[in-house]
Amino acid sequence: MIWNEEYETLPREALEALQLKRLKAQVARVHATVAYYRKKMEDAGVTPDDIQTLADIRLLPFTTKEDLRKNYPFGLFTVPMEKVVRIHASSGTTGKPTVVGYTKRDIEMWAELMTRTLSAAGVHSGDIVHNAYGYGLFTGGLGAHYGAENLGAAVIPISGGNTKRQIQIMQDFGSTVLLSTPSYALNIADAMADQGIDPATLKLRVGVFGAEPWSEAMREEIEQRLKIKAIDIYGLSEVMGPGVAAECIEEQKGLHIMEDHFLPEIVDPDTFAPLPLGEAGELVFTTLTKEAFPVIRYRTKDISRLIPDVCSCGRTFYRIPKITGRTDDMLIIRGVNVFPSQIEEVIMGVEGVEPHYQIVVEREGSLDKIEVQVEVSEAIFSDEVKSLEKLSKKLQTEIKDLLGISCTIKLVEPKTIQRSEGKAKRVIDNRKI
Ligand code: DLL
Repeated sequence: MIWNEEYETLPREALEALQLKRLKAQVARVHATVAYYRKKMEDAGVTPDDIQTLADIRLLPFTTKEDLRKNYPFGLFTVPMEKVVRIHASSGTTGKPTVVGYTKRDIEMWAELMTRTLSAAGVHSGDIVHNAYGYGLFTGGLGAHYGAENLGAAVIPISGGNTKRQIQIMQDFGSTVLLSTPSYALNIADAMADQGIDPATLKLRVGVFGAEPWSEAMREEIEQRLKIKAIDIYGLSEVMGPGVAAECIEEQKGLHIMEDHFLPEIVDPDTFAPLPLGEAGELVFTTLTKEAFPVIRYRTKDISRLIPDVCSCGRTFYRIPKITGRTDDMLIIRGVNVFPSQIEEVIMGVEGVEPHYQIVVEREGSLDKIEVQVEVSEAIFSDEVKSLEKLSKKLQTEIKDLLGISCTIKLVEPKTIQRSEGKAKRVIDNRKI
């Protein structure tokens, strides 16, 4: 069902007029309230008055994770803290996370967009929504929660983990909708198989999955094994959280971008020049209505393209195909964003290891496993086994503390990790997603 017929089916001309009006107001507000943005605009020789058409957005400078990091934690908020009612955060390229804030109206807008998203997936009031996205600083749990409540569905705020209990609750409460990362959905399917539970005996009808890349093959597997329809949703915390773009159950061919709130662009990942409509490149978003934390031309590093044809479901918003690649080296391990540079930072801070390492990612069953191979110094290597074990434990604990993910450590002899002749190959990703 189309939740907001008025906006989701706007003819392109009216949509663009609305976008332009909102863009002008947003740029003027950001310019007036944040010195950092004002300076960037001045350096680029552009003022809010220069924005007369949607294409003029190209005059504005980009925003990146680096800008967020430089202004950690609240430097890019455009409202005083009295107006902020929620704070979320996600991984940055170094130790510091990127922090985002929301006003009351932002939360309402987000709930509306997540409601549209769930509605597009065929979720309705009367549904029992099993929300296994993580609750916490991650935007997945609470973002989806507010949308499901706004839709009038009954939410089970189960969050991630404790799979056995998840299945028990699904059986006992009669969950009809599963919200989780696609890899966790497969994990649940594995656990059901282990316990001899036939998913057909459950009431699950549809799953709304996102927060990490997943292929059509993985969709098929989830659909077959859990006996549900699997719908893709996309989002990122810097822009809002889940609900930036959503697939419709009618077509399942691309995700509709909530274009009345986010203006998408596709740029060349090397030159950052705008690409013609339909060509693949880096996805860039400008928020049009956000109050506490608007972003201007935020470079997502996700590779995509815009599909301009009007979908048979009736929604007029441009679509993006499933996102399968990024322009940087960010890994998503069990739903957690991980930059190799964060692991490097830990390694650099531990005595006895060399700055030569490699990260190997595997998918065993449906679980992502990561192994960090690190060279140790000659002195440590010839030392007793006990000190090697201690070192390995230390690395493991520090990585877990920083990133919240468990990994195995393999300490290797000095000079065994292949030296690069150009860019070091830090990551070997053997997952077949
Ligand atoms: O993952 C928000 C979210 C929560 C989306 C729940 C969907 C469901 P971040 O932690 O900031 O936010 O990570 C954002 O995750 O730039 C993509 O690289 C990746 N990503 C998110 N959704 C998808 C998807 C949340 N459906 C980063 N397909 C993004 C592929 C996705 N990648």
